Amino acid sequence: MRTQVAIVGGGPSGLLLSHLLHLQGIDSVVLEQRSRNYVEARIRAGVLEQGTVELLTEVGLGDRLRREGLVHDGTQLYFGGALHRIDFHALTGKRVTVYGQTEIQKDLGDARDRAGGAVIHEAEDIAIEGIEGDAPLVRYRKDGVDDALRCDFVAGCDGFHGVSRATIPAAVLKTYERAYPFAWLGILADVPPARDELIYSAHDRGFALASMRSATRSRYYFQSSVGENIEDWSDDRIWEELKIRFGPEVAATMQTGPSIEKSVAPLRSFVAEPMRFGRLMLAGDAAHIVPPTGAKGLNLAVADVRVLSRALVAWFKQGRGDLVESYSATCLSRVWKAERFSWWLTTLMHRLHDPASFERRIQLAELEYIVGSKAASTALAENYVGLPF
Ligand code: RFL
Ligand code: PHB
Repeated sequence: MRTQVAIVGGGPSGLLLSHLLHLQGIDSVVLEQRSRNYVEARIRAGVLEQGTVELLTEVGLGDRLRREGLVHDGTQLYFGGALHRIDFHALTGKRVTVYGQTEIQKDLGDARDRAGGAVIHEAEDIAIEGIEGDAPLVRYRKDGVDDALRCDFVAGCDGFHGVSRATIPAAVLKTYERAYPFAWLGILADVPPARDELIYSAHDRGFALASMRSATRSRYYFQSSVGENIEDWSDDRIWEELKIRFGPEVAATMQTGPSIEKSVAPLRSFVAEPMRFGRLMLAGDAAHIVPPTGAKGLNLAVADVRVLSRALVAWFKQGRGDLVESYSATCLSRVWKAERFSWWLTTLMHRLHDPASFERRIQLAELEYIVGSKAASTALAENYVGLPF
């Protein structure tokens, strides 16, 4: 089989890239190792930057997003026993939209179906060859039969645990990593959210986040230890802990109910450079990971894919290689700013030291400075709503 762009990974990065290329008449095949049901059921991101929403709308993926997405003008910070509002719209003129990654994944899958796009699920043992030449080959196995895809470019959209990043020679690839000494325990439940907006809590017992998926579905997280066993956390125990971390005022309006999903996720910052080697271009979590505190992961993936699709359009339609050449540097300049913000917000909001320590008092002083200073709250808001693409 032959295609112009072989896309490894059918998460949001891979499917969006395939959709954007299709709109420009460029042919691609997506190879995804999991089943469609599995990929569409994975519970992940929830907050979309304004630029992400605008891009999805421009490319015909905005209908359900506009109907069902919850537009938020601001967020709440809880610390020192009080709630403080950060008004994104007043500070930056921008808003964010709460719309689950599961829904984006379904919208993208439907769009690929409508266009007759080639998405091969349960493609096993993917191996990428020849990225230093001009006609790479991607080998894979489907239903026990070996097959291969010849192409002009390979897009590595296979997430942090994928195979494409490792195709870049070790002597070329440079990685930067920070692991955090805590995890997030998350719970999803069909109960109305405690408040209209997200609440980020920097409690003495540790961080907690009240998020949502709709007016009737809530998503909560709290800081837990890395080795935490989810079996040790009954729903009741989780709700008790959350109520403590959001304080009595929020606890009074928090509705609890049986979990639909609960899990523990580690937190990590990671960047791989360069994001292109020869004919292999990395995008999304394959190239970088952020801790979820700033809600940046999916948004960064969308920003990469936008830059990548433009580079490939210039290559195939105008015979220009300059945007392919500059792809890595263009993405990395935005990626590092999002890494900085996510790392900063993570260290600001989580319990890293004893509540009686000097460091904890510095955290609280910084939080007070943020909510009391227009300059400081604007810095938080403009990063949260998304830096320019
Ligand atoms: P994905 O979603 O990991 O998709 C990669 C796909 O590649 C497949 N794959 C392979 N396919 C073929 N061959 C192989 N060898 C393969 N290896 C892997 C995988 O099955 C998968 O389908 O990466 P992508 O597309 O780059 O998308 C990135 C986002 O999923 C990720 O950044 C976000 O979910 C991060 N994230 C958040 N981002 C936000 O912007 N806002 C948020 O509010 C937010 N909250 C979160 C998050 C991530 C979380 N977790 C669980 C990591 C909250 C959490 C808890
Ligand atoms: C989510 O709803 O899953 C979510 C929201 C905001 C974050 C992280 C996760 O910062």
